[in-house]
Amino acid sequence: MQNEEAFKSKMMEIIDDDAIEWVQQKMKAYSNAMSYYRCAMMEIEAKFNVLNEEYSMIHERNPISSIKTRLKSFDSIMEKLERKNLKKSVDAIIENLSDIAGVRVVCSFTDDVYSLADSLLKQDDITLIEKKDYIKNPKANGYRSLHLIVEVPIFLSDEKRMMKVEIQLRTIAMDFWASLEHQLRYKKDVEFTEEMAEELYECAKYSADLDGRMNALRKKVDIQKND
Ligand code: 0O2
Repeated sequence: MQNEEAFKSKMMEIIDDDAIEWVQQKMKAYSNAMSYYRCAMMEIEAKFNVLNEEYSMIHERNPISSIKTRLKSFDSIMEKLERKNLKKSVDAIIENLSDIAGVRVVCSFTDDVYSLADSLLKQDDITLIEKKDYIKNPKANGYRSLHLIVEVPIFLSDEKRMMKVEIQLRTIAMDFWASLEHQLRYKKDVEFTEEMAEELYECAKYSADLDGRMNALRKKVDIQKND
């Protein structure tokens, strides 16, 4: 009996240590992966800053109004894995989710969105994985943006890793609409009615019209400048 108790307590110690080590290993692997995604975001952000600087040298204006980066939260990652019926593991995250690292580039004009995207995609270390053009084909609710999933290398002390980054390029007007739509739609305890959705869609049309007019105006100004 005494031997049995001693055996049990020894087993508990071993299981506890193993369990702790297992959890620590998983946590380390997760935090390493997040660090790699952070590095990839920095690479992409730097590339856009360089393009912005070069553009302002040539055209005397900045095509980028702001750049925001975000790492998907642990809870959002877990929710997405569950929704997609995927295993909750670091490997599953890396293999299946492409929006862990997100870079949002807010541009002045619609043409800037496309020229910045083209310039980035021409770079020989960038691989385009997926492109969704919600500007040419807006979502049913009116959402507009150009979404790119790219792979970018990060250079570590003794290895190179290819990391996926989701890039959202949009104008100030598209960003204004998307930010407010997000705030309105996800208000707690408020039913988002059909009428509200229609109103938001109308606002999206106004914002698209505004972008079109501002873009046309910029072209006229550029023509005058080059005369
Ligand atoms: P967060 O916190 O902004 O990252 P998938 O990613 O494959 O599950 P989907 O719909 O194929 O989903 O991806 P898609 O269409 O490329 O859109 C992903 C992201 O675009 C969203 O991320 C939003 O940031 C943005 N987005 C897409 N549609 C809308 C919209 O109707 N309104 C607004 N405000 N933003 C939108 P997350 O993961 O939702 O959130």
